[in-house]
Amino acid sequence: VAAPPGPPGHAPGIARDARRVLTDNWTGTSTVPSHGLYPHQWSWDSAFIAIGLRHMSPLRAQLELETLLAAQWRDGRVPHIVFDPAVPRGAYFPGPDFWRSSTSGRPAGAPRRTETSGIVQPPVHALAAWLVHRADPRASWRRGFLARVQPRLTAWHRYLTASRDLAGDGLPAVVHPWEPGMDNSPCWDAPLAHVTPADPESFRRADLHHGAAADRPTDLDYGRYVRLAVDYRAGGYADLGRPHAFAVEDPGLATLLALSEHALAEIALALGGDPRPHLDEAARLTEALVRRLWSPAAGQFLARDVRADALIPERSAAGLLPLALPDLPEAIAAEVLRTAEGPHFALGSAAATGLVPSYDLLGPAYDAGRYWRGPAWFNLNWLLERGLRRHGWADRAERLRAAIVGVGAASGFAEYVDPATGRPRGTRDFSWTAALVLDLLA
Ligand code: 9WN
Repeated sequence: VAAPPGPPGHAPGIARDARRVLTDNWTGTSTVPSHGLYPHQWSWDSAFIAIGLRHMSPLRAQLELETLLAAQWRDGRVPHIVFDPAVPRGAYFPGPDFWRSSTSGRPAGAPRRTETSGIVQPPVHALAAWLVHRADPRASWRRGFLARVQPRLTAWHRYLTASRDLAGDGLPAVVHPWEPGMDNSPCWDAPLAHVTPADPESFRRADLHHGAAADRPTDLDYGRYVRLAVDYRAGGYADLGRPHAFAVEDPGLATLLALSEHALAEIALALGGDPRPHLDEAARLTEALVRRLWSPAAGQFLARDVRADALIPERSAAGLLPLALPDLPEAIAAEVLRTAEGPHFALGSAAATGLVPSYDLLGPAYDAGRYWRGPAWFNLNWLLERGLRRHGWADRAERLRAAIVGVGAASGFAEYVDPATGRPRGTRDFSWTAALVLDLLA
């Protein structure tokens, strides 16, 4: 076990504080990302949260994932939000009245009694399920946890690889900037430019009651988010055979799908099944990722605009995440590392926090405080830490681990931080920050 960072005696206090955040944000069947800003259950948040919760309560970690998967649609999609009916309408926008899943989503098999959004987020869930199982196999076998979640996780992946392969060339596409989980990344600026924003009078944002406007997406961004979601809803949330004003292949989402496919292989093996189809699928996804999104000139992966059939020349930290893949060719992994440690991302820099920013430090749109346009996020850095370890760069992984724990705790488990100074931005007591810090202390 690696030594905890910081002065001796510091880490137990950090772990205690992280546990307190997860306890406060637990609703009884799942965990909110934060009570004020995000008062429902979010998809990829729940996966990261379960990864931390497994060290506190393997049972709660199992329930977290089961609650989310219980809201899965018949077509296999796992919605990005599962709404809590006890939360007042208007507390979050867009809420259940906007998505109208139980009516508009019926053709795609949305649940009748649970209200959800109609879009998705990155599939971190099989990875989380496998890590939760491993934390306490006896507690998992006792409840038949793996057997319970396996069919749902398999259907979820099938939805992404079949219904979302919009280009027909082997990678899933996202149809809304909320889907890759990095809402206002500068990568989406160009593909969004031709989307006509919805009338600002037609909706009311709730996020600005809880977050500083300078830390959040702009009103123009929101107008476009609303337009895309309204159009998707009007089409019954159908994917294939209809035009999408926004269709993008994201290296972050594709990486997480491939990683989760590896986890499904482990799950199949544990259940006495055949891991090979999942390993083959993971290899196929990794190959497609390299073929469609690797940019030798940039030394990193880039997103692809499916409508323009072109790579988007903006550097997001999502383009470093393939480092987490076990079967990424070593020459590419070495290039990605070079880019991560270079001036665009400053991974491990002693002059800054050592965390990677969400977007290129030298990019024209860089903004140290605004959401996914620069700030450092803890989930991305947690994934990179795994990648460094996976490829044998243990010292670097250890330094990143210490930075995540140290900066995460000092920021009050902020949603995101200024990557140079560590100054907290966004909401505090954010669940996945606490969960992933806890995981790295375990
Ligand atoms: C929209 C909950 C979610 C995260 C996303 C993050 C943010 C929502 C919002 O919060 O998005 O889904 O209202 O801005 O971008 O990654 O899952 O924490």
